[in-house]
Amino acid sequence: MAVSENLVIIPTYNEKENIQRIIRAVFALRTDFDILVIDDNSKDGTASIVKSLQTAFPDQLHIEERMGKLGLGTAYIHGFKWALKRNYGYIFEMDADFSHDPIDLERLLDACKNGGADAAIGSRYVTGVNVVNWPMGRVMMSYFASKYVRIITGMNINDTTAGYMCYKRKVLEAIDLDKIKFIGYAFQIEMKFTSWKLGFNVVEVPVIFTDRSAGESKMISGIFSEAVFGVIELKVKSWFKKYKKLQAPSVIEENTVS
Ligand SMILES: Nc1nc2c(ncn2[C@@H]2O[C@H](COP(=O)(O)OP(=O)(O)OP(=O)(O)O)[C@@H](O)[C@H]2O)c(=O)[nH]1
Ligand SMILES: [Mg+2]
Repeated sequence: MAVSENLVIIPTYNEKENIQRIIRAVFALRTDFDILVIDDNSKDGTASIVKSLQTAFPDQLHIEERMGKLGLGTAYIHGFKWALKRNYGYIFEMDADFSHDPIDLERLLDACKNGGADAAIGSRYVTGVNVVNWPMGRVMMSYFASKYVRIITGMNINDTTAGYMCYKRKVLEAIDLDKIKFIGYAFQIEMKFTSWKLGFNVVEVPVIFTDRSAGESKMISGIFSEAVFGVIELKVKSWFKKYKKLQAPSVIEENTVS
């Protein structure tokens, strides 16, 4: 059973320092959100922490456990499919490490629900650079990476690699999720690019992004080259591809939430 029509997907890999606090922070918001944690067999007991919290938040806190670290992109695809089988109208991506302030979930929701957006990006670069505690090198890298993606793809989006998102159900229904191939930062670019190519209104909501204060980074360097070359690949392929919205499957029978 779902409590809310809003689902926050939180991918985790070794987030024992953060997971309980982030879950409680989401459930403390004025707006109701359900949570789906996608845990990739964390060795530090992240999944057990989630499961022990489930009794406190029945029907509102869900977990999917995968066999191993399969990457952020496939974790989200798994979560999107899970959400679409159920009755969720607004589906969010959020990190576990408090880089994304849960309070902004309400602003992303508002942009989609009342502001005419089909997808809303929690964006670091709408009003300058809103990143706290990152070393200057990383800020520059991320900022210029976003500019680079913008130039190559032609998308009018400042923060193309952002991982804080709200998608309306119809956007995820229209995308052929099995064709999304990237897994790291390029996954975020590919999702935004595909949504934009399909004609959806993708807007940016300014947020402040804070570097993780607890737990370890999981991003590996291969993720960067995937993004650098992946963007060119996305663009070149788009010249030969017809972007067509998938028909939403009939959800009448699927609406029975388990
Ligand atoms: N399920 C799953 N989650 C992952 C995987 N890799 C990263 N995550 C989670 O995805 C979110 C973002 O990863 P981070 O390690 O914070 O990546 P980042 O924000 O670029 O880097 P730092 O904040 O500097 O560590 C966190 O909640 C991670 O636990 C993965 O392979 N599988
Ligand atoms: Mg992080």
